[in-house]
Amino acid sequence: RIWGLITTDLSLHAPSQIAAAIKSQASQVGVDVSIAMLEELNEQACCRALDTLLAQRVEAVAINLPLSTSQASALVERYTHAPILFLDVPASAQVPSVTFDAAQGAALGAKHLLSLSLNRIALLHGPLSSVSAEQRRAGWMNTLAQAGLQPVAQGEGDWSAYSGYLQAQALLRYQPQGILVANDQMALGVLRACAERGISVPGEISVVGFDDTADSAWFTPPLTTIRQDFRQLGESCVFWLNSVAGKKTPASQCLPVTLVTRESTG
Ligand code: IPT
Repeated sequence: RIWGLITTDLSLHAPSQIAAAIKSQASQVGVDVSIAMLEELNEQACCRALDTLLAQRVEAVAINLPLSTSQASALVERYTHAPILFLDVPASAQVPSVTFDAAQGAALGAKHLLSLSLNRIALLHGPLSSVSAEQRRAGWMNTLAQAGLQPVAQGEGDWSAYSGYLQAQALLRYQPQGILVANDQMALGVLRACAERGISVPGEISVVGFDDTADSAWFTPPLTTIRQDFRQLGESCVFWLNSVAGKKTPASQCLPVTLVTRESTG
């Protein structure tokens, strides 16, 4: 038996850990997973990947690409014969999905900084063309607004550590007391920028990431972050893919996330 996974750039830590989780959970139920990676995130490329996987007779396909509700719906309508599970769509989308609760995660991070009495807060977004980056942005803005605050500065990276490093150089000019970062890799770049300037983390600036990828506990200092449990995501995916193969369609799931407090905030 074989399932397909269409994924965004696997050189990014979160998608690679998600792919690893799905692969290993699938192998436990005796299913192989054929992986297609897209360098360019457009609908044509996604359809080409789906066609290639379906030609390999996969039973079902999971798609970890940031897709809008309408893009995901269009795929479901076009591929009626192939069960598709989406991993990076808005939780409100009327398509089968297993996602993480981005609004909850953003609120947890922002409330954590507010609980430390920090009010000069900067935001470092992921690429805002990505649905999850946009949901994290909205969640941060809502939580800050509820506390009567606006960010002192905002930047947009591309999820990579290097982009985090470059964006941090601009954000640090606004002397934030805390930075909410849309993923751990960009937070790594922020920590480097702070270290180069002799800015103490968390003494002068608290930094919060998002993902809790396997390396984040080993950053200097160890990163406070929002934990998305990739193994749990893998389990939920495998449960769904296995059920559709048995002609049942389980409900979509929005998995809760948790705050992991380490030494980059305080
Ligand atoms: C999301 C990660 O949080 C982020 O770090 C980045 O790797 C992004 O994926 C790439 O698309 S996780 C996704 C399932 C919302």
